[in-house]
Amino acid sequence: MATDSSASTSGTTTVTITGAGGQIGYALLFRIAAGEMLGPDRPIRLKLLEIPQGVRSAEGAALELQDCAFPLLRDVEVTDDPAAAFDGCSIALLVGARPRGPGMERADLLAANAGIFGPQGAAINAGAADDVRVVAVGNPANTNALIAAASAPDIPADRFTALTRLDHNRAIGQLTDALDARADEIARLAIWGNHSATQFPDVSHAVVRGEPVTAALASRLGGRAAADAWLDEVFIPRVAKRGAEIIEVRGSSSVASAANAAIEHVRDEQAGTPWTSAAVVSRGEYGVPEGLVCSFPVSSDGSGYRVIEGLLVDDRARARIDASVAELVAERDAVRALGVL
Ligand code: NAX
Repeated sequence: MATDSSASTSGTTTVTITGAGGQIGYALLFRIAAGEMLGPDRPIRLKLLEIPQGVRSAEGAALELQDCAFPLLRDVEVTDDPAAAFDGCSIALLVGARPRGPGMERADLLAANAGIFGPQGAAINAGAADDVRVVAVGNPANTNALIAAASAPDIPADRFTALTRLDHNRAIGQLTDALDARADEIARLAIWGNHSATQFPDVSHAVVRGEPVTAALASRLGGRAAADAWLDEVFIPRVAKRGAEIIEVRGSSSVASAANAAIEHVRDEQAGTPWTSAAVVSRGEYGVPEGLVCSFPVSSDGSGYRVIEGLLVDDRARARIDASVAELVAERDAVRALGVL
């Protein structure tokens, strides 16, 4: 890893965004340059990584960034070279990924993304700043983060995370409707497992205006059994399949909400938060095999996300967590079979 930390030497933080010419990239760049991710006191240098076919789109976005005249934005560089893109980078948002094509098997998808996230992890290892933090957004996000971390042996694995903040926010959005509450009145929601349809959005520790969400749901829906049925049959599937619902209604995938979640993920990791959800490298917490990139309830004191330990996990929750973790294990094993890990 390079020893020169750009943040400490020049006061300017280098932020690298891959897939910057794509949809989420376009929704991210302007908010980051405006200071919404790192705050109003941190000047930013943006490095935009694309594949050759995406470079013109990223260059167009760079022209628009110039036209915004953002006071915090010191420089924008567009490149198709991972070594140049990650040189001196303190924050890396890995957004660009290979989508599943027609007839593509899961193993093909994992192999294609290993061919992206492996070399990017190696380039981060070679050139990023000492304080680098990486978040995988591109899918399959958890396993892509695992591959990038494995390809960066000199960087502590806990610097690599994957985005489940969108799932977390989606779950809160559903509860605001069901409980007639504001988003900021709901706390201690947890997303467990994979960023996929097997994820477990868990309200068992959540509170609304200080009252347990389960009790509030029971009193609104007519008892504990009705609340459990709503959670199992409406809430959990709707959150887990929200991406497909957005595609069906909007005609294309989640973009602004995904960019918003990525910004909040980085912002809260850097600024600190008592409770959110993120996929982090497991140290064996809650029986999740060590080394898997799994979503947990997490907190940050500003130095990185840590799993919130000691929560009671009942049998129903355990079964759902185990199912999602089994999917993560299968993804890891498929990647191992390719000789990547
Ligand atoms: P787009 O197809 O609009 O953009 C992707 C961009 O990545 C393209 O411009 C492409 O040229 C570029 N790219 C591909 N390979 C690259 C590489 N090796 N290096 C650099 N750039 C590369 O997709 P978009 O809507 O922006 O979505 C991006 C990714 O986010 C997808 O994988 C998507 O599945 C994933 N999502 C993840 C979410 C999450 O919560 N973790 C939610 C939203 C989204 O579905």
